[in-house]
Amino acid sequence: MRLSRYYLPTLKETPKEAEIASHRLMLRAGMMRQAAAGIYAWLPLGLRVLRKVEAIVRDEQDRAGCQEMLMPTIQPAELWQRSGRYDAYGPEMLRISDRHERELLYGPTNEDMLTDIFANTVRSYRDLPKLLYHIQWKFRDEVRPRFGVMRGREFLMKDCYSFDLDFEGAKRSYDRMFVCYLRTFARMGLKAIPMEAETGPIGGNLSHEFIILADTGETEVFCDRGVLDFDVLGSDIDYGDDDGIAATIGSFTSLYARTEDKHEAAAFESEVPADRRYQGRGIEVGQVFYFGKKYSEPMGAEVAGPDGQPIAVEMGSYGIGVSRLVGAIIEASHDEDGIIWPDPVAPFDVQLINLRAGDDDCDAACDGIYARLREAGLDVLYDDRDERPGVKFADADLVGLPWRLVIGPRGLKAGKVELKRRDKSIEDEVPLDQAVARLIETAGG
Ligand code: 5CA
Repeated sequence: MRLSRYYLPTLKETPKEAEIASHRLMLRAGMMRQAAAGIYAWLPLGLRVLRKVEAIVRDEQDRAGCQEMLMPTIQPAELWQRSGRYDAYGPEMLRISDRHERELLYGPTNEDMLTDIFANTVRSYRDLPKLLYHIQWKFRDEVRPRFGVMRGREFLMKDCYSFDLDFEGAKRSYDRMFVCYLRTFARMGLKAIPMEAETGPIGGNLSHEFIILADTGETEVFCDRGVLDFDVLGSDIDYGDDDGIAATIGSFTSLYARTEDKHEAAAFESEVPADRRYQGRGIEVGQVFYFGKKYSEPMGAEVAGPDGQPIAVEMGSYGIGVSRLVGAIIEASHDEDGIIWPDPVAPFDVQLINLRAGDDDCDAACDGIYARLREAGLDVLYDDRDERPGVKFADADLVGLPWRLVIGPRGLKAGKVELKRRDKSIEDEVPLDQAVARLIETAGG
């Protein structure tokens, strides 16, 4: 993409309303704009990241045996009246009515709807287990929407629902999702720590939140520092091996790790040696729940068991904050100059900077490299604008692509270009061909 044509409205000034780095940087880097409190329009650069995050989430859900579907954003109130939580859900629910004065709502979550669909379609225990998910916009009329996409009112969520015949099956589904979450976040370059958590309005009696440690997080957490050293992607996961998965969960949950609602000072002190106690703040990027028959019983989601007797199914639900993750990744990876995208979620792979747009040699060299990199499958943001180098460097730092290739008249005469990593781990002057080969090899992957 040529920057001269790209819609990238960057800001030099820091917007006043933005209190934390991710909110500031998403506005300044032209990723999004606010439409109303807690409601955002995603601009092209932001949407690229959102889609990458979504693709990783989808890939790991599919790998774990979940099947994708798509439920609507608008739901009939009647479903929630039948499950019994229409009144209990409170003012966070956006309640609306249509022209026939039928009561509707903008879905904050989908347990009720999917339980109803399931009740009308699945008859036999032989059809179990099932894991179904969708990635859809939700609305929660939060009292205090803030921190940009971190606590929005409209936000993109991946929500998955499991249906099993008995508790053992439900626990297997829960464990499978637990492992799937560890892999999902690790693939985005994040260390997400599972912590015992309260179930809130979703209900049930077993739940974990997946937390990224960050001072700006809204959740207070207490844990054994040992949990920070778990290597998730290092352990090979075979979803066909229930015992192996249960063992992985066993090791991940063996150390104390709880959110403030579940925290008990006495247990913390007796279970965790003083030098290993960690108390801090974190961002909740996902939460898993087991809630048994809470929805299946009132909504009649039953299957015929082996002897023909009706059995209400055992359920769980599993959420990931897809749009929140974009903010969380930035919180975890930025410096004073801008964003530092982890490679797997970066909106483009390479920023190609032409230091003297309009100079025949520079233009020819840059155009040639741009074509070669794109042919190799790399996403390139090509700064071909007629701007001062200082402006180009500042924008490149702000937007934060993993690789930067700088081409100027002086270097070109010596046959050299500058190749840099945004995280500063590499800053080299190299021959042009070598730079291209290196990019194709490392970033093309
Ligand atoms: N039905 C269950 C699981 S599918 C559920 O709704 N869980 S939840 O309430 O924990 O939400 C799932 C995830 O959505 C959270 O872990 C969080 O990452 C994200 N989320 C929740 N509220 C917001 C919000 N206001 N803004 C952005 N993301 C949010």
